[in-house]
Amino acid sequence: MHIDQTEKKWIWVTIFMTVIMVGVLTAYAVGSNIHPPSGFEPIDSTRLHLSEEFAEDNLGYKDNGDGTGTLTMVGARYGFYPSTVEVPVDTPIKIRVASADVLHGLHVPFTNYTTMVVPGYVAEVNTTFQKTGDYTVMCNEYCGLGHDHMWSRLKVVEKTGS
Ligand SMILES: [Cu+2]
Repeated sequence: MHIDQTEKKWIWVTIFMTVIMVGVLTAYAVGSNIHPPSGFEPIDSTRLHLSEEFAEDNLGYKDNGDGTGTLTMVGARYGFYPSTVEVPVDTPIKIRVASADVLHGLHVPFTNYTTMVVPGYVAEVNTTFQKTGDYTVMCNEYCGLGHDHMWSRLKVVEKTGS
C-alpha cells in the first residue's frame, strides 16, 4: 500500500498531538488530584419512600454530633425535597441525594456543591459552606417540561449551641 510522504508526515503530527494532549490531561488530573468518585451506592429509585434514609420524614439536615453534619435530599420532578433546608456555616457537611425518577443535576451557584443525580444511585458531595445566606438549589440537567421550575432553598445560618 502506498502512502504519500505528506500524508505520512501528517499521520505522525496527529499521533504526536494526541500524545501531548493525553499527557497534559493526565498530568493535570494527577497533579490536581482529580479523580472519579470512588465507589458507588445503588438504590431502588422507585422505593425511596420505603428506604429508611430517604423516607420523607428523614430528609433534611442532621447534626452528626462530632462537628459535622449530613444533609439528605431527594430530587424528583419537579423539585428538591425538603424544599427549604437550613445548614450551619463552617461545618463539613456530607450531602447525600437520590433521584426518585429521572436524571437530575443539583447545583448551588457560588459554592462547590454540584452533582449529577442519577436514578438508581446515591450521589454524595462533601462540602463546607463558607458564608451565611440564602442560596438557590437548582436543577441543571433537563428533566422534563417543569425543569425550569425545579429549585429549592438552602439557608446557611450561624452555628448554634457551640
Ligand atoms: Cu431538571
